[in-house]
Amino acid sequence: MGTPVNIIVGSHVWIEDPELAWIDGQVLKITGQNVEVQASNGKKITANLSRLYPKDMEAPAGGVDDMTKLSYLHEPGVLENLKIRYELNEIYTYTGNILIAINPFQRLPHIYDSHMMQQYKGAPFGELSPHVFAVADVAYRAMINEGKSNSILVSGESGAGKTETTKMLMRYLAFLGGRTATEGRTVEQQVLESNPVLEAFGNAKTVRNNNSSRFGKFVEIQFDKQGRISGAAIRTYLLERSRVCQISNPERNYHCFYLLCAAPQEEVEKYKLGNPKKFHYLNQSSCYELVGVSDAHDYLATRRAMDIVGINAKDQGKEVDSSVPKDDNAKFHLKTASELLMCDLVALEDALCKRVMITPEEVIKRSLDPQSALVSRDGLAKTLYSRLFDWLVDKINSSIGQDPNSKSLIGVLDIYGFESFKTNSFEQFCINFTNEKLQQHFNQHVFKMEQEEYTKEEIDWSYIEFVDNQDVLDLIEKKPGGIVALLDEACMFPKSTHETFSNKLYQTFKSHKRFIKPKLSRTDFTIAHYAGEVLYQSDQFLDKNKDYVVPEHQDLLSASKCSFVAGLFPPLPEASKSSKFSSIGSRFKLQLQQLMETLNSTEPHYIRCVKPNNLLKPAIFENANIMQQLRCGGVLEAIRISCAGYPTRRAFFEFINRFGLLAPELLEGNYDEKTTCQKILDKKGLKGFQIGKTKVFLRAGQMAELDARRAEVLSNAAKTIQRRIQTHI
Ligand code: AOV
Ligand code: MG
Repeated sequence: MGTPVNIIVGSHVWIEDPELAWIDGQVLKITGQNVEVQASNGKKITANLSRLYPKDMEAPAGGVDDMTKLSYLHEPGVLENLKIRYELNEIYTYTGNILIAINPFQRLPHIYDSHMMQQYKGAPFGELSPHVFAVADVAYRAMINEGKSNSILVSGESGAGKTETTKMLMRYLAFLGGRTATEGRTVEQQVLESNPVLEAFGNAKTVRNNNSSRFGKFVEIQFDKQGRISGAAIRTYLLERSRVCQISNPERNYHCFYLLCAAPQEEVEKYKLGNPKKFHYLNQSSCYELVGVSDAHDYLATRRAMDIVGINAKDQGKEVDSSVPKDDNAKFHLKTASELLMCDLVALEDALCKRVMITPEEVIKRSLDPQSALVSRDGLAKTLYSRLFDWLVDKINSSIGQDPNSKSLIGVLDIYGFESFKTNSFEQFCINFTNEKLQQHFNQHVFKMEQEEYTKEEIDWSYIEFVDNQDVLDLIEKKPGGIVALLDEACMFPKSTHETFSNKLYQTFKSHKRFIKPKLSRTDFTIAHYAGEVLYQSDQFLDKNKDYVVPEHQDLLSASKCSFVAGLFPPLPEASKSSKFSSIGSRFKLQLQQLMETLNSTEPHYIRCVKPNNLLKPAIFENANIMQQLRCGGVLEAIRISCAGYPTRRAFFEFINRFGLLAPELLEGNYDEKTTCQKILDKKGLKGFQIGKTKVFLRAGQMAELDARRAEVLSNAAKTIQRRIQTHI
């Protein structure tokens, strides 16, 4: 981001700090490349000159609402600006067209009320304070005026506020494109009410977020010629299946289970529910309740939302709780399950405990050992649940309806951000793959925007290189030979283990720059993602990649007397029965491809959500943590791209106001602003800047250089005045 120039003894600078990421201070001493700084927390720190950044002593006290207005665009400046604003409860800040949203972890008064929506309606972008409504408004106007589809991509780590942001966007779009006072359910109401339904079935409490979405979501809102909402399509990605059977303290299973247990008494009896502590799938964690949430209330609210989105009472009733409680009372529970699933008791027992083996000579029924039977039971529950979730999404889509005549749409993407945990498995692999894809899209877009600005101002700018992540994408998705393809190969080959799979990876990517084999492991592998290195544990990759329904389960449930359950398991065509394996990774890759195609046909808008702390508490701003998220979200990359060109832009008059004193002789009488700017810069010997049609474009660091000259002039003037006063005395 530009090497610091003009750092002298006494300069105010930013210096790296292991705890705070950046700390400000004043230069005490410079010896060669070594600089000693008196930091503002009292510490004396020594660093290399190239690691220092100048601090803008004239930055406005309340920060700036757009980072591109910062005189010095660099990491510490960006961080400081966000911090100042966050302390003032200004949670939104632009970086050009990108909106950065820092989770307030408290309800801020009035910022989303209808009066606010009214204000943002039609207001030119940038005129009012940064806001999600402003982004939605731009997208809507662009769609109306240009007849082009738009999309709003919301990203950020777990708990950063993506889902809340998405809901605000949808509310605002419903406000703009809603019909006034019609009777009954309107499309926009249905679109909005799809949120609580999907949250009940797809969200859960995790350590990172009490209402964590365990699936990705792309909502496509369709508009008619008059700009009114005329339909919608919801696409979901990769629901976390393992949560259905396995949870750990202090997390919870999907909300819907607890809601069901809190249903009115008669329903609890009818569906053989009861205290959640009774259920094995729920009592693995000791967390049952959420602070500030009433499951009984939410149960009714979810039922109401289901009414609105068009899931009728009959289907709501057929909701099946697939938890199978512990063994002590096995027969009883088996009976309960068979009654709820409306399938044959003996067939259920067989499907859970036995496998059919077909040998050339005969068909054998073999009993499973207890461990395998447990795996079988969990498999059944997971399949049932994920089919139920897909059914819900389909149902909502068909009930809201698609508008075949819709010419333009606004897509809203709420998808998991980059993840790097202590242990990372197939889920993290898919999630990070998604983020690589989106990052590439983002970079290309930011780059294009920069170029457009330059073209508008008619200045030359040659293509400046930026780090492309195509090589990581190739590593993952290339066909043949990428990791997804190799994983599929391993899954199809019966003798594969995670060891053989890992070995294959090691051999294939021996010299790949983005692939690393850790020294101390024989099965882990590391990918150098754009946001940092992630170490993956390969042991469950093969299992998790297989979307495989045990034929016994399939047959059992498709024979259920409950049409709802049977409907979730339509009989398979004979051909697909034999090919037992369908790849989750490849399917996901295809889904992503389709998503990217959709996004590429739209004008994108980006919102980067930031989680200010891991305590989920208001008013705590953790510097290093936030810095890391800005890095992962590409905000720093966007700034870097901008710095590679001409990061500082100043309108001619602004530039002269600030730097006119460097060449006061030029300002006498009438002068042309444009040539004056040019002359000031020439006089100071600056090179590489550009003069546009209305603005001066400076290279990184040049603003600081000019400021240093200005400070000299000012201090000389002060000294002269002082001398005069002294001589006078
Ligand atoms: P996420 O969608 O980004 O996480 P959420 O949108 O669920 O995160 O936000 C987490 C929590 O932060 C919410 O439940 C709110 O309590 C709070 N919050 C977020 N945004 C706001 C806001 N604008 N105003 C007030 N509170 C807010 V995850 O789904 O876990 O990735 O998978
Ligand atoms: Mg979410």
